[in-house]
Amino acid sequence: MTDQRSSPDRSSDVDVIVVGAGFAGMYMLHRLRELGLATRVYEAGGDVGGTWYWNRYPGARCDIESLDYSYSFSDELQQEWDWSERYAAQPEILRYANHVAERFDLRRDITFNTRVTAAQYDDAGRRWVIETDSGERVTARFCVMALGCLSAAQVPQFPGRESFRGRTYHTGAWPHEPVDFSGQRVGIIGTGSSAIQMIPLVARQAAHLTVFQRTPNFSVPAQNRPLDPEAVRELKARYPAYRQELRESRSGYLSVLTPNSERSALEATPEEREREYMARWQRGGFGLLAGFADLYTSREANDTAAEFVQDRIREIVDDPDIAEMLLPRTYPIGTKRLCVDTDYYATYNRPNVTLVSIAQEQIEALTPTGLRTSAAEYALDSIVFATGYDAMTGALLKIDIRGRKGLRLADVWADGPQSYLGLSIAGFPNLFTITGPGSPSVLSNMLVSIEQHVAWIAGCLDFLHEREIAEIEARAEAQDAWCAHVDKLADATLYPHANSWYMGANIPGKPRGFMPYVGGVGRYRSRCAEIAAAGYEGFALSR
Ligand code: N01
Repeated sequence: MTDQRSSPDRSSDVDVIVVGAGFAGMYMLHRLRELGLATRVYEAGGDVGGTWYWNRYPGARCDIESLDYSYSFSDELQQEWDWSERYAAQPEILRYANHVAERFDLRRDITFNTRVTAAQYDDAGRRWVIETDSGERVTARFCVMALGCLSAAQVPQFPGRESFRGRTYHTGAWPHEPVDFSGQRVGIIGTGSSAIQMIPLVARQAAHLTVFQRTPNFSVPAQNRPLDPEAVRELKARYPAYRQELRESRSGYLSVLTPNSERSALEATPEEREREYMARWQRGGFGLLAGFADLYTSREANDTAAEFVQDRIREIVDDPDIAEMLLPRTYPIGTKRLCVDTDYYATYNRPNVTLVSIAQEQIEALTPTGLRTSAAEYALDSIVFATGYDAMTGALLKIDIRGRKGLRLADVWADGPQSYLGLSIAGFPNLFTITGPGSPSVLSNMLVSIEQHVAWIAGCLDFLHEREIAEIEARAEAQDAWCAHVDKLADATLYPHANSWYMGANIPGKPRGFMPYVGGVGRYRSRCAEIAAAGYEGFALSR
């Protein structure tokens, strides 16, 4: 395609601003270029990769299989790239992001080390005015937020934080230089996916590791291994058809060997259930919760899977008291993001690892020499905050986004996020959010959801251009209906029963509500396609 659609008024004016150069922003840039639209991408990090640029903590690794967690838009790309392991580690995924950036010459349109601080819609000029922390001011007809769902780090404000004389880290802002914990007393706060991945590795290196656990988590073994070249060849031979299956599936990944079951867990005998769960446990990964059809909808069915994992924890952990502390009991399995690990529970058998329940003894303060709970003082040289993210909305709300007539997104979302399809927000014309709240996003293989959103947005901008439409904006009634639909589907599941980040429950003061769309990527994709085919039903279009 040519540049003829690009009509910037001044050098600082472009057709589209994209915020974020993770997998979403990178592919968006590629598609916008194909449309001939002048595009500028702003990225807070020093290079591409998004979450994989920031999360360099030991053990960081994908929990979706590598062959699924990669772009499908270019057959050449998917054929030429070789993954080494079933679940790729962060350095390999970052190498892949770099490869994509080079292959498609993306970096020349990306401004790195620059954070977008404000985005305001100019009603009269029908342009977004974007400001950055380096003082740039740029205008664009369209703005695409490709910020990632888990990019706004959450660091609890424990008293005395500044007084601690050792080093502190957050898993999502890990230093680029190697961190050596040898000989150190290390404390890790949190037991979510990030902590569960790093705990076994830190335990092997540190003199002593103390894990501060507020809520025990369910974790299943990854059973990670090098990929078998023959299996890869076989899959690559049918990659396009396989990718299509992923797009039409429920979660965007197929857990290759573990077909989803249509059967209720309660119809199976205890022996059948045990066999099914054990086979899936041994295969590793999320497949465990695809064993029966009703694990996310019936508490009784769910309990059978929860009990299976609790039994494995009791089996793996030598000390029965520590095993008891590790047993998740307060929420259905899967309703907080299931963790996928390598040697997590077995790490508690090491003599240099201590587990502290901060549900029982609350953290009172950080001190110059460590951390004090209501029951004891812990001397520490380094403290890792594996305390998660202000998920799905946090990164958007960090930017001062203002739509029509100065309408603030922070005000519109004061009681929780409102969005049409997770793609567009009433009152904010020509603004798109990739994998925003109300879309499958974090419940799916993010690469599948990102590609679908990017393609939908590109198709939409092409449509607008062809018909000389200047503005597109979600209608409030369509948005309300979509939000009600998202809530209704979530309420039919067990998800709202957990204090999860899906619910906003991990952030003090955040409105409680289930944010992602639980209906599945295939169903969601069809609905988005129908809406586009109907001339962008639910959107107001103006010339
Ligand atoms: O964060 P989390 P994460 N005092 O929110 C605890 C993806 N991911 O970075 O459960 C004490 O899950 C908190 O306790 P509680 C994946 O989607 C994927 O680990 O709220 N503790 C919890 O234990 C994942 O779900 C991979 O009671 C506090 C922990 O900190 C998401 O990212 C790898 C606290 C936070 O767990 C987030 O994972 C890593 C406080 N004030 C991440 N505040 C893959 O495998 C929080 N906690 C691909």
